[in-house]
Amino acid sequence: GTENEVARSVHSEIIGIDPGSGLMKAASQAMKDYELDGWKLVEGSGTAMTAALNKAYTNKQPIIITGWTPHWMFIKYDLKYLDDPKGSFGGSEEIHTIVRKGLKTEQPAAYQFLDRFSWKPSDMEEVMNSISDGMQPAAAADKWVKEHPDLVAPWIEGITPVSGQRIKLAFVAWDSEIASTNVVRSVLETKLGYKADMLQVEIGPMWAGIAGGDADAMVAAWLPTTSKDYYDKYKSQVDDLGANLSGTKLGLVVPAYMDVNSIEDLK
Ligand code: PBE
Repeated sequence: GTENEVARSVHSEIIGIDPGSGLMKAASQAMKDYELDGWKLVEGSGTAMTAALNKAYTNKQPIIITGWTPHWMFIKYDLKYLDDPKGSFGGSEEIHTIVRKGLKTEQPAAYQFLDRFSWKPSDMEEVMNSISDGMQPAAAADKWVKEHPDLVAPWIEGITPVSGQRIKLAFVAWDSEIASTNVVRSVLETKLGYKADMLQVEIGPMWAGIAGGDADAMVAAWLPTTSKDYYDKYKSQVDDLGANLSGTKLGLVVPAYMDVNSIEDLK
């Protein structure tokens, strides 16, 4: 048959992110579910993906990316999710806080705060926006913490600060997790007396690090679907402190100026 017009316009490429991410697994599944034979899912990173998006958008060129919410890209650019009638990307999810076994008794102050840490997608987007506008992640997080004492107060109320104890936060360099991990770091350092180290790793080592006790905590477990493989593998070796945010979304994303609305239209 004749090649799909949208496929031709983007050279049959979907611009993905890091290969271990749940989003890439979901995108591969979508390509099977919608029989997108001849399409290629391009591996890279969150940073390479947003760079490609920025370049295409600036030139009003077509592009299809793997995207997620919360993300600053939906504020900076006029974008749309392609409809996913087969549900390949799953539904709305929660992001969970996961800590190493033993943290509760060894670092009770940090543990109590991490157990209480919870915010809204709009809060996370505020931090992500400052960073995408050029602020350093640490400065953007410190600013958010300073500007929202009402939201921060219940996270730390009644917790006695420590004096310079070290704590290690693991994270993957996804823009959403750069924002959340920096906010947690900021609260631990500016409110609770910790010296927090941020350990940037790939998704597999992030989970293995918490399970093995090499890292103390992470706030990047998208459940029940996106991080399922890692959760199933490690859940008995970690402490799941529950949701720190709810109302996420994953999918294929295009600029609003593109004349395509559903993943079904890519076949
Ligand atoms: N993400 C952002 C991650 C989780 C956080 C959607 C890119 C993923 O595993 O796909």
